Amino acid sequence: MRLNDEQLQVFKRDGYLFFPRIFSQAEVDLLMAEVPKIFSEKTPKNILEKNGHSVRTNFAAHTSNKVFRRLSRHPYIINTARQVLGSEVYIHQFKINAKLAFDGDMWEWHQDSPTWFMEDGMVKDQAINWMVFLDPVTDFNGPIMLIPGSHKHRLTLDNLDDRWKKDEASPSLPIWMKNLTSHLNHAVSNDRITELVKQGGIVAPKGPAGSMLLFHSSIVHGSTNNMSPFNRTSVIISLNSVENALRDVANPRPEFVACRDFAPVIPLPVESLLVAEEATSSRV
Ligand code: 6CS
Ligand code: FE
Repeated sequence: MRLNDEQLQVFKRDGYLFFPRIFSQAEVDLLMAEVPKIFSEKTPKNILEKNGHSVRTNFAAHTSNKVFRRLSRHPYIINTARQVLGSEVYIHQFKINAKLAFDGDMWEWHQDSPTWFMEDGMVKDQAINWMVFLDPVTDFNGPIMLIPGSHKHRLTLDNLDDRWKKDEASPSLPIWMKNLTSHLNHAVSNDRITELVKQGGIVAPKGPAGSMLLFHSSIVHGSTNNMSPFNRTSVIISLNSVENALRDVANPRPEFVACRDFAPVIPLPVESLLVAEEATSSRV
């Protein structure tokens, strides 16, 4: 998988690209087979929904789980990120978003980049996300919604919902967790969303498990809660340019939320998901 010039242009214009049915069902099954044990671990890497028991997001599975590690180094992910960012890349953040049937809560409208600038010390807007659907995404299970073209707006703090200033949304949580719940520190205000949607509309890419969505770290996105009986598990791998390494910040978030190992990722061969790394490493 290589992005052609037209796709690169469309990404520049719209801030996202959608590719239905890229990974095979066998590859999806292999990844999904790992998810129950990852979600059952008692670890701060599992952020829970408000109900206190369903997993909302798991962080950094690629550092502890061999199959997700192989996904994180898949050439479709790494080589395309290199193309878009024009440099070597490293993984800034790796998450499995559960969006469970009935229990999966909303994500308010937000851009990822303000969080990474303000909380993690990222400097430039040189990061992207690859989302891999591990369940089918339909009209019913809370598809991610994006506002095309909104990545061109560097929303200032004035345009952001001001709850982050008051620290009122979720006072009992540790500060690093506050942008991981359904009440974000850096949500975008309704007025700003109205303006952006007037210009760009809203898209909600839907497709079978194995589909891939590339989106810019500044595109405004969000999703409703999942009141359907269908899970909507997905992986979101955030890749940053090695030339855009994080600066030191006063209270850095945990390494599993914002990675500070800026070594370039070397991609594995294309069959790497189905074939264990040890068997392919001689061919890298
Ligand atoms: O806090 C973070 O880094 C994550 N939270 C949000 C709402 N967006 C970016 C990122 O995935
Ligand atoms: Fe996000």
